[in-house]
Amino acid sequence: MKNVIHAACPHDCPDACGVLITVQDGKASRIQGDPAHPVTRGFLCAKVAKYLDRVYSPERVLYPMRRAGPKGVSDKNLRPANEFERISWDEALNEITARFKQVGAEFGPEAILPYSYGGTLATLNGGSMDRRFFHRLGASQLYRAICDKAGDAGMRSVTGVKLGTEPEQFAHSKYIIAWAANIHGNNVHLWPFIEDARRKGARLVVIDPYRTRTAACADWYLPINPGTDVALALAMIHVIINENLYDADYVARHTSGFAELRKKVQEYPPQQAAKWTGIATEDIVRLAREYATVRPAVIRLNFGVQRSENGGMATRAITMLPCITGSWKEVGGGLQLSTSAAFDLNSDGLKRPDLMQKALGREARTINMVELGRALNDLDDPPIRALFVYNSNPAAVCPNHNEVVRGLMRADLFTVVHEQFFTDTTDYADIVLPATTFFEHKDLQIAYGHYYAQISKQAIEPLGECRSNVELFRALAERMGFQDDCFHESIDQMIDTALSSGSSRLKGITRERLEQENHIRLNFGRPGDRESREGQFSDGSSQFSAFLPFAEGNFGAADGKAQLYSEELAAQGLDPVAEFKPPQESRHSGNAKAFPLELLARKADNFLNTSFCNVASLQSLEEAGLLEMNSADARPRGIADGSLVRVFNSRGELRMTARVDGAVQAGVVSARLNWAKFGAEKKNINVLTSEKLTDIGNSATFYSVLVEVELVQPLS
Ligand SMILES: Nc1nc2c(c(=O)[nH]1)N[C@H]1C(S)=C(S)[C@@H](COP(=O)(O)OP(=O)(O)OC[C@H]3O[C@@H](n4cnc5c(=O)[nH]c(N)nc54)[C@H](O)[C@@H]3O)O[C@H]1N2
Ligand SMILES: Nc1nc2c(c(=O)[nH]1)N[C@H]1C(S)=C(S)[C@@H](COP(=O)(O)OP(=O)(O)OC[C@H]3O[C@@H](n4cnc5c(=O)[nH]c(N)nc54)[C@H](O)[C@@H]3O)O[C@H]1N2
Ligand code: SF4
Ligand SMILES: [Mo]
Repeated sequence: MKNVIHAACPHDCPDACGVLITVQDGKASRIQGDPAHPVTRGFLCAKVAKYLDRVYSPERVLYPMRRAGPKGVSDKNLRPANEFERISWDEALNEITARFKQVGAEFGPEAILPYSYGGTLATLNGGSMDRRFFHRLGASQLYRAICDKAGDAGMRSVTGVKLGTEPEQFAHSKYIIAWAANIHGNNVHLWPFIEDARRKGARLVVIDPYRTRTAACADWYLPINPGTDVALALAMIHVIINENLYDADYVARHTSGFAELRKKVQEYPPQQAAKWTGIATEDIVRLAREYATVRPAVIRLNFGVQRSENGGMATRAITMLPCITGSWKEVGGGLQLSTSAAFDLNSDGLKRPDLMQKALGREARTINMVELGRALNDLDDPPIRALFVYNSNPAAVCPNHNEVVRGLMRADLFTVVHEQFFTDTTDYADIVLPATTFFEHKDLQIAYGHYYAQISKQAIEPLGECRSNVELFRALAERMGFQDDCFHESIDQMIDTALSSGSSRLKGITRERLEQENHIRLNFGRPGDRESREGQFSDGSSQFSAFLPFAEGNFGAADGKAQLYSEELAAQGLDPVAEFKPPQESRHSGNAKAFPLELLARKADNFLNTSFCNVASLQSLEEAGLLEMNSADARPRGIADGSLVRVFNSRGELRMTARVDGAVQAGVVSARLNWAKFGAEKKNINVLTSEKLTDIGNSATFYSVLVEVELVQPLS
């Protein structure tokens, strides 16, 4: 029997590809992109094209395991037969619930901390039964700020709601700015739309301190000093306002605070911004003029800028650009940061925060996931005594790795990890539980790079004794004796719950329809809908129904206007318009004396954060342990291409191999995220990153890091 099943890639990637899985006699034999998906159009990235290797890897966790050896990294840790002993699900569930009850009785349930992030972004397995369980338990809440909270808050401070240009419209742009957006590496399904636009004469500009593959393909590449985008955006606005290139009608009708903005940007003439950004004055002026006059112009603002100390303000300043040029009105204009907020699912119905009242009579305390090291080592009243990790690999992805590991090594910490593989984090687990892949469970998939909801059907039976996140937390709830009905909802009922928010965008989008049609575009672009436009594309090519969220204003604030001046920011002690504050860890601060180089601790193009780091065929595409440097920094330190170097700051140190090839400009070094246990000293780049939080949104600052580099003298 041969079957082709529709699924959706749930990995933490904006594209959320439509996927077809061929199943023969119960075994998956082929994976391909779904050619019917209007955005992802039938191709997959290199990581997921090889997904059968992942699903059927001999290194999968297939059974519940209990620690039998000491915690910590060992050499046999990819299939650690000796460190763990196999136990039954019954034993595992009994042990976990017994320990949770014990911790709860002694310290209160807030001594238990769930820790999850982007292992799967699918709706149910990303966050539903797990949240119900931890809310009902009264466990500490996790503030999930490791990725997008600075940008989220920065954009919302202007637009009120986080909506953006749909990827299909990029094909109709004439000027595309990839701003901190590694499109080839991290968002590859946008690329064909950009190629379409370029065939029709559009230009692509890339603003990134690292010469990405996207930068190498650009018409114009502007290397920028890390963490200085606020200054660039304000200088562009300076030119656009002072040269009268803004859309006075749009500004008058749909923005508030323009007078204050006009005044503020006088402090940011291009000559001044040039000193901070490293971009020449005339280039800043040209960029501003072209952006304002070559229409339609669109910005793909990706997440790179928000990982700086001033990342919230940077996102805010960049978001103002289409608000003053009025480019939100145009098909192929506007800006895209993330599309996920448009989906309007019934989040409370899925997560049931009300259950905290039942457990505690109040809301539980909240812990920022970025500060895991500090929370494990320093938190009191109550301390964290049990940690439950799923959908995440904190022993690799968290900043200040040495502190995280110190916390995970605590003898009095009980750690459970639900995983597909023996990752850096399972090295510190007391109990490891086997997790299904998306081939093995059903889910509802939304996206953060397009506007289609999808069904992801179950293709094969779970391998070994794997359980999905939903089924794991359902079983734990039962074992804890929780009687609430929500723990008995079936998968289909939960999908129905997710879609039941009553939002007009979801109207008519049902599970039954998704099962028939596989993907459905959110409801906009209907006649009479004020968020949309219908008609002929400017090149006359075809009919369109484009989503233009802010064409008629319609911003989220009470007055419906874009907030170029924000009382809320003023209340937080920040500049109510915008202000460039150089990161404390940057060349513009006193700290650069001891540690003069700015480190970009970037993601790898062929892994997904640290998912896929263990796939051999992908490892061969990523050279591990490289520190990329500019020759201007390498030469005076006696470092050549291939030298062994020591990279260090006050938080840690790492030995790496220097690569001197011009990918970074002077003053910047760059390295990629990988599993710590694959590193020379079983450490990864996060030994150097800090727990410092962003200006707005309290997010992580992976790209505001100062280091020094020295040659490790070869033994003679
Ligand atoms: N292949 C692959 N795809 C991925 C991921 C992956 O690990 N690998 N991760 C996924 C995840 S979790 C996310 S959040 C998205 C993120 O996708 P992106 O938004 O693309 O995020 P980053 O790769 O963090 O940063 C983008 C670019 O910003 C640049 N950058 C760093 N600092 C600055 C700065 O100060 N100014 C400017 N202008 N640019 C800067 C970086 O060099 C990088 O090239 O990608 C997802 N897709
Ligand atoms: N230095 C540096 N650090 C970074 C970043 C960076 O750019 N530089 N990026 C940051 C960003 S943007 C992000 S989003 C975070 C990402 O941090 P994480 O979300 O922790 O990402 P991953 O490392 O991919 O780990 C996800 C884990 O979930 C597991 N998993 C997958 N599916 C399932 C499932 O269905 N159930 C369970 N139980 N487990 C599953 C995978 O096997 C994988 O080990 O990393 C952050 N860390
Ligand atoms: S990781 Fe991204 S590009 Fe690759 S298949 Fe999944 S959604 Fe598509
Ligand atoms: Mo992320």
